[in-house]
Amino acid sequence: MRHSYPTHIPQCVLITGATGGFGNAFANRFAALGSKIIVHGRSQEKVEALCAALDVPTYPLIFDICDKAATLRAIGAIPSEFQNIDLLINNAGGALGLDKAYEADLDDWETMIEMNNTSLVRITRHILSGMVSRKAGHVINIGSIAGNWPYPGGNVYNAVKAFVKMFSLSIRADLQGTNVRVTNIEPGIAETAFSVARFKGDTRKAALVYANTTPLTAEDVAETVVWAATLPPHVNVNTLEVMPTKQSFGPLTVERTL
Ligand code: 8X3
Repeated sequence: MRHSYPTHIPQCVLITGATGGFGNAFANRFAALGSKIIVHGRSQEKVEALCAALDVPTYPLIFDICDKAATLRAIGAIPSEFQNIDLLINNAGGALGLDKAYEADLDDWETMIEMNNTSLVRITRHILSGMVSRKAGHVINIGSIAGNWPYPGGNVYNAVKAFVKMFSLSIRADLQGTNVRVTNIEPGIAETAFSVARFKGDTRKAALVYANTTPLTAEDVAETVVWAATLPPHVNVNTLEVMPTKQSFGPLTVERTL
């Protein structure tokens, strides 16, 4: 017997950080489903190149996520044919540094909070009003296993991703009765430019993170995002943690006196 299950195709998808590894994969997957794509990025050149490569209507949204005025200006200027956003993917963000808390750069910490939290709540707040008034929509946040599991040097990165998780769950409570869905996708180690950014361009150090193992790919993560987004509207995936098979849990450490 042929198995069939209803799917829901978002009509207009806004992806932040769309020119990076995950974002690019999301844009391609939703374009393949026929969704219109609002492509956000900081580099006009990269955003325009991605828009040109997608075979669906696209709108370029260019701003630095840490710039509040530019963010509000750009979102406020989205043309009417792209205003009915029914899927917001908050993908922009990232890690800076892997130093111990007492050695880390305070500017890196503040920037991580801006990139991963301040900008995410700002964009979400602006897009959510339309979703609520249309009684339809889905916010998918790209969290991380780092929001669930502490690790040495993770400090503020782990904390900002824990914020994203709790923000996702908490706004779900507020959205009861609106039909608007919220999902936090929590990937483990995934090979993208994430580590190059974390290690500030040190590609050798970044490559070691993925050496001799099989990390997730951007396509693996895109598959989970597409799955959550295309489930019928009465189904809400709250959180989805996904790791490569070759990643799992370590023991807690115990300091011992010899
Ligand atoms: C990135 C995954 O494992 O480096 O969000 O924290 S991990």
